[in-house]
Amino acid sequence: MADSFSLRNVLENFKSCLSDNKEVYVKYYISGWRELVSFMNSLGSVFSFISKDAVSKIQILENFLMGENGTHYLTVQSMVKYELDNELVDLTKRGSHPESGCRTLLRLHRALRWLQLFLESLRTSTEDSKTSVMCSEAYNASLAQHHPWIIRKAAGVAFCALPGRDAFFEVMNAGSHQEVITLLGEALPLISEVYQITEDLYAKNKLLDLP
Ligand code: 1Q0
Repeated sequence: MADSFSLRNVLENFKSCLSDNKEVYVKYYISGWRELVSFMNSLGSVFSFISKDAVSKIQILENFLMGENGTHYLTVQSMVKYELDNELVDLTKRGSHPESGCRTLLRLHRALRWLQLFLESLRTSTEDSKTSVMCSEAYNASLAQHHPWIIRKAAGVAFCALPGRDAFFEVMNAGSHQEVITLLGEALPLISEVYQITEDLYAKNKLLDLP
């Protein structure tokens, strides 16, 4: 698994995410996350509590996509419309739809913001930058505000186990440091666009605080 990871695959998935009319395909969105999870698994077992949660969310979305109403889950836009029109979303507190596609994707969406910030700081980092610091700064500016203390604490511990910058660039498996940096420069606008489209859609439908 670890050997097959490449930053390029992540990039390809996020590139494939956007349809011609700028809808976000659920299929490629979750494939992008699967790639990232396989990357995270190669970093060691301290991260398994994070990857378990990510995998379970990916699985929930995949089940919808493969299920009898799968055609409604083709894009994030069609999913939001379908689930809202059919009252399949718990809007204020968890009730009869605790695992809606909308609330599940929102968790990954918030994590995508973390990824965007982290990769951007990796891209612009210098040799003496610390991955653990970049990672926790990105986390504090994004996901942390949605997590209770105990998770923030556990995440902080995990970040300390991150490999250093050099090892990190190696694991991305995309050539020399310079090539990785170039590729990050290509990947980031795509990730940002997917993030922004989802963010606007969720904001418009008042879904940004789903329980
Ligand atoms: C490599 C370091 C990875 C650091 C990931 C930072 C995220 C930390 C998140 C820690 C929390 C995870 C435990 C569970 C949290 C849930 O409570 C929470 C809310 O869900 P719910 O159902 O309780 O309402 N879940 C989440 O917030 C979702 C978190 C998903 C995190 C997915 C992270 C996937 C990471 C991929 C590694 C990317 C490596 C970066 C380098 C990429 C190079 C191309």
